[in-house]
Amino acid sequence: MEGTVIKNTGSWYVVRTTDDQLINCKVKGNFRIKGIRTTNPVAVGDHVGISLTPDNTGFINSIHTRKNYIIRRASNLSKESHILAANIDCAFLVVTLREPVTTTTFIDRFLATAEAYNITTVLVFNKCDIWDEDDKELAEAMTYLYESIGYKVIHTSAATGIGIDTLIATAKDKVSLFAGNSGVGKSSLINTLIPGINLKVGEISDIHHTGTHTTTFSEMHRLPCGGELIDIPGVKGFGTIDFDAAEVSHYFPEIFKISEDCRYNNCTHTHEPGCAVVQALEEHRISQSRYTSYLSIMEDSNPDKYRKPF
Ligand SMILES: Nc1nc2c(ncn2[C@@H]2O[C@H](COP(=O)(O)OP(=O)(O)OP(=O)(O)O)[C@@H](O)[C@H]2O)c(=O)[nH]1
Ligand SMILES: [Mg+2]
Ligand SMILES: [Zn+2]
Repeated sequence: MEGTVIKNTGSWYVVRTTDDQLINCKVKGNFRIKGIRTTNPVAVGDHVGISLTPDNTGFINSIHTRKNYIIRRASNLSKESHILAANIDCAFLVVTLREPVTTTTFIDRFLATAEAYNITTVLVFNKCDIWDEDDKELAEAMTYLYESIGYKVIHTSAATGIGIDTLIATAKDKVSLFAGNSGVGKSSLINTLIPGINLKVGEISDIHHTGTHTTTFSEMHRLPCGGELIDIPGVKGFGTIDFDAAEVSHYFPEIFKISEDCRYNNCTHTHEPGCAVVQALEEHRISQSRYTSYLSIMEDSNPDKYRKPF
């Protein structure tokens, strides 16, 4: 039998078969990705082959070649990676300007990883109902920045329904991943998109204004108008996978474009003379926050060779 993994709760996987049965499965066999140590060999979104056992559970015994997948490292020092989801058409990166604050470094590290895996990302600025005048200005500036790089940006409120129509229209007929820090409203948004689904939503802790990791496992849900939404537990940091230092700029589209004019074609855009990127930064044609994020990935990817420019 064939099916799609729609839920992963530790050692059990729920597979939805092509004839719409839900079967609890375990994994049989070794499905490791070459060269990468992952905490989960099979991910939500995987298309798998299963064999049934007499007690009506099953074994996943094959995984169809993935169209794509997205991986994050548990932490920058960790050697283990976690596959967030497989075979996705679109990632919605849900961000909030407050309660909790999503940092630009987090956003850019996610975007660079998604670029590396060829996954289209849409930025969803949620909780726009609680923005004050300063937040609105910041939202406008960030929207301008990310749209000018080429990303689609949607402002939403799961509380009031602002932007939900646009979100539905964008998600329709696609397999979409909802990613972001804990407490930004991933599950709340899915609740507004799928009436009656009633996913558990968390509280924001009073002390740190952060989420409390309400969603504890990944699950795929069917969108009534067509398409699938994958809700995943919120993540704190976004440890990027091992990028080759020379490649990091390829995943920052605006930096990559300008780097064509650098004097050296192996320029790391840090200390080299004739670097078009550093010049563009000085002239504010590249944003400081994006450049800082670029350096943060360079630091993880090449701690030995990388030299600080200052
Ligand atoms: N004011 C406001 N609150 C929101 C909005 N969206 C979500 N919230 C609140 O934010 C809190 C966290 O929402 P969740 O949907 O649980 O967040 P999550 O991203 O799924 O969090 P994890 O499952 O921990 O990763 C809840 O108290 C929601 O009610 C919004 O648009 N506006
Ligand atoms: Mg959640
Ligand atoms: Zn350069």
